[in-house]
Amino acid sequence: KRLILATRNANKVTELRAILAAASLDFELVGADAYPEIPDVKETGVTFAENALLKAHALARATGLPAIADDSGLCVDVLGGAPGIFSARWSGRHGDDRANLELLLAQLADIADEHRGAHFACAAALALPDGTERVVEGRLRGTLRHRPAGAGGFGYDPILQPEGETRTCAELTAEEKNAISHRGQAFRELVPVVRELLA
Ligand code: ITT
Ligand code: NA
Repeated sequence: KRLILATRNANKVTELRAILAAASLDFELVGADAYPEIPDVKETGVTFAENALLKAHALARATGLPAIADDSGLCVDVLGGAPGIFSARWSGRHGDDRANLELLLAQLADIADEHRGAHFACAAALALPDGTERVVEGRLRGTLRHRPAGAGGFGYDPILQPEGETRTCAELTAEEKNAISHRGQAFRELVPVVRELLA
């Protein structure tokens, strides 16, 4: 039994493999890189859920296999939820984590600690070749540091300090991050749905 991971983000693939392995899902997880001929879908949705569904449906349709996708990002309170769905290309360079983080820190330079609330959001979608779809969401709430700290994780992890933590997400172990993260929550909730629909 095979399940396509409809993402080209290597950091997501690493986290998803660990999260889904812990759930002992009885599927072989095949990365989208196994299908280089399938073009990337345009993320034209206006929500994480819409974009996650677009990505899952595109791979499911093209491969004839069930597909799961992640759309995620950082939502900053004082920016009205931005970067949000634009998190991967906030600086204008898609996937340039360092440039995206530097730009965001510059935009927040004058914002005091008590106004630096933010959350990571993740929509986890499952699509079947027949068009069946499900989507669930997870969130991780925290505050944004003034300077990056830590070498783990990816994206905005070095600046988000989860509620109740003294460390940033990039200072947590992979296991610690997955246990509380938006992605961990969303995909653990998706697992029983996968089991039910693909039994
Ligand atoms: P795919 O569409 O192929 O999955 P992508 O990197 O373009 O890959 P998204 O559009 O969902 O994916 O963008 C996700 C961005 O949100 C990512 O580049 C990070 O900047 C940020 N992000 C998401 N999850 C994160 C996490 O766990 N820690 C830190 N930053 C995260
Ligand atoms: Na996106």
